[in-house]
Amino acid sequence: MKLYYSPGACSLAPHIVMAELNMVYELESVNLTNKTITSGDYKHINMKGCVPALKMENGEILTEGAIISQYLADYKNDGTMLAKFGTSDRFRTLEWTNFVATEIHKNFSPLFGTEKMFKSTETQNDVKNFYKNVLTDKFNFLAEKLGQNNYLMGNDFTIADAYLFTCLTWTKYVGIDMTLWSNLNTYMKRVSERPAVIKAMKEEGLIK
Ligand SMILES: N[C@@H](CCC(=O)N[C@@H](CS)C(=O)NCC(=O)O)C(=O)O
Repeated sequence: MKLYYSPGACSLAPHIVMAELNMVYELESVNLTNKTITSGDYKHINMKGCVPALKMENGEILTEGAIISQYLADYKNDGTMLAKFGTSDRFRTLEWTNFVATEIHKNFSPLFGTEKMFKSTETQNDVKNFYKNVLTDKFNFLAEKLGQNNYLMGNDFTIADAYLFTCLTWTKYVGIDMTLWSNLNTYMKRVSERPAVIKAMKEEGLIK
């Protein structure tokens, strides 16, 4: 399988999932500015022009990060990163994964590239403050639900954690101080010390 990714982008989540599952995989970096890969136009791989995209075993391309992670966990089918079909843990993990995709990931997106969207610095700052406040509310909720648990699902690290961790790494680029939520801060440290997370981050050149 081959994952099309951009260093540190949301594609880090399925990358972590593959590493956690000890899968054999290839990686190809995408230039998101001009939508190219070494062989040319990335839109020939993914018409949407975004990462991640996964070339599956059968050669087809799968897009949408949350679904790629679900596919990878089911491909391995050992119930570790996503509980098996028919269990309530599976729906709870998918509930978290969808929350991360729609309420966390997509509320970060306007914080990147605000300068390209609006000419006036005042408007840029208003938009940034608006989305930072939205994220603050989501982080308050996350901190309460996480409590003293190790991971979103309790003791088990799942596809939802791989995704949440990835998004929370962006706080440092947009000026959100994670020390405001001590358990989320500890959670980030805990996840960042997992060998598979270190492997994936090294492969993306994010750490040495
Ligand atoms: N709906 C897609 C969105 C993925 C997405 O937002 N990818 C970002 C990186 S985190 C991207 O490629 N942005 C560049 C662009 O859309 O041009 C998914 O959930 O996988």
